[in-house]
Amino acid sequence: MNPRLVLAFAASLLFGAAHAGTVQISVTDKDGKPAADVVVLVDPATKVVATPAAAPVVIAQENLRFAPFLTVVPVGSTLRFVNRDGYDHHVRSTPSGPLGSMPSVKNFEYRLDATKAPASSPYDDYKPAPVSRKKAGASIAEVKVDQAGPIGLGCHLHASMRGQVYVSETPWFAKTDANGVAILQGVPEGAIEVNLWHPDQLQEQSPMRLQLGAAPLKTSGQLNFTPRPRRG
Ligand SMILES: [Cu+2]
Repeated sequence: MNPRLVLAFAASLLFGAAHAGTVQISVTDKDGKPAADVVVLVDPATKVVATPAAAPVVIAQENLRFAPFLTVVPVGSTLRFVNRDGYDHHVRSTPSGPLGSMPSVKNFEYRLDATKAPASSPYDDYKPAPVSRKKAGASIAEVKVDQAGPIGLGCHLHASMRGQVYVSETPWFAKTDANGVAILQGVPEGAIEVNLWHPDQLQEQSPMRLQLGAAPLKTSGQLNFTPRPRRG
């Protein structure tokens, strides 16, 4: 075990064990309906900066979509974009929000070649040399995200392709499921601040200040708007 891991383990024992709790939050939209794909960020009184994900976090381009639509990663992580379609895509960072009001915390643009082999033809042997591409087999691109905040995702070739990344500074982050529920474990007990973020929001959500004890904390939150249903 390397010394950094030992330290991290010791720290997890200090913060964990008897002094960590669970937060379960149910988020609704302004109309009271469950809100999916809401980023939930929990900060204890003494802020802790997240450790980057140990391995690249995969965002696929599949069936003309980013999958998953929303990805939340700890700051310093590496995103790995993988084109799994039989046609080329792009991936580029875009501002977030309906009016593009939230600038991306990282700017990048990559072309991602098709991965599925085209249907074979009996005349394959007679084909001229393939048209040269920027990089052979570049259906994967990686980018390190070193600043917390939103990154919208788009594709030059397919305007309908939209995705979203949120880079979290706090190690305690989650996204709500289809029922609007997110569960965060191992949160240090004591005063906590819970922040919600939705890719379609025009205004920031008010932070919630709560007290976390040994018992799991069940709470609820409500967005200050009602997101439009996502197409598809
Ligand atoms: Cu595309």
